[in-house]
Amino acid sequence: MSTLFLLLILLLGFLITFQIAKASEYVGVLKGEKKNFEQHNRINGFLMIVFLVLGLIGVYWCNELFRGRILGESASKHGEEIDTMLYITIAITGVVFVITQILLFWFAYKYQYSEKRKAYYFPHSNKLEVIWTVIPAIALTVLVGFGLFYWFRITGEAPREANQIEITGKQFGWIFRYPGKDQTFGKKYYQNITDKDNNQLGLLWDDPNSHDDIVVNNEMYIVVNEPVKLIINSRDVVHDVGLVYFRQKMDAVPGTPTTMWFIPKFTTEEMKKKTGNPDFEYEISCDQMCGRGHYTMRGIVKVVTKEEYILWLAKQKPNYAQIMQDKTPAPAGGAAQADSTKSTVSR
Ligand SMILES: [Cu+2]
Repeated sequence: MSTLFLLLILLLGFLITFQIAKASEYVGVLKGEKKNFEQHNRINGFLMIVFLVLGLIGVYWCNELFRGRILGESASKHGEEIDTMLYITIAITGVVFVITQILLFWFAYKYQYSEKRKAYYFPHSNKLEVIWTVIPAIALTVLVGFGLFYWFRITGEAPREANQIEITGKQFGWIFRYPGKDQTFGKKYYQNITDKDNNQLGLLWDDPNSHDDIVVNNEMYIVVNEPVKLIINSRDVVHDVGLVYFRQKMDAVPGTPTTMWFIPKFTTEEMKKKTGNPDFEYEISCDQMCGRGHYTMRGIVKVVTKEEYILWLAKQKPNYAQIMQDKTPAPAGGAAQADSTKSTVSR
């Protein structure tokens, strides 16, 4: 019944539209085709100018409205360069945008149909084709060249003294690993991952390098004015480490580690003062739609001084020590060793 009703409504809608079109056609004939056409021509020409003026005012207004509200000052040295690149790109494309829009709408108004004028037949010009192909090509090559230069800097070799942190995305959250005193990450194997036994990354305990590895969730501590290299992984699907204040972003791909490095400029405390927001925190967002709980992947980056960092690190217990403590309440070295072999799944 409701389908029939719907069909009837559609049919009625079609009939009404058809009748309105027919009626306006008759009105046109009655008024005189020519007069009708001239009137529409003038109105449309005038509307072109209205659209141009309102559109340009809208662009200006929108820029004023969001000025300084979007990202704020970059908090990393790389970010300054990326911001400069962005402003240069916006300036060049902005000038081109304004000029082309003015020409487009002004010409449509100025050269609207006139009885006194006949359109000039202009089929082709090699010179013009070359000009409007070569100039944008050179401009875009320069812009893309700058982009590539900065991209290679961010993803390229980090300075030797950079602090290394491994960051692993999972559904849904971030796991951070610090290499510990030996400055070397221990081996891991995905089949060893057991959240139940607190081995979130599947570390292999028969590799001594893994024994001092520190594994933490949700908060990543980094040192101000020191380079930090992130080694990015995923435990399940593709995530993306988005560090908007540092102008950094990189996919977390399962099985294929990616890297990026940067130098944070301001501590979290300094940013609280700079932004006038006592609750300010640097955020890590997941910039890739990764499932139902994607929105919960908010991590925090604490940028601290070297002294604060050393203090914080000293308080962290290596993952190995945590697991051994859970398994063997009595501090017996032999028992811990026996357990370590048990927790390692043979490949
Ligand atoms: Cu995600």
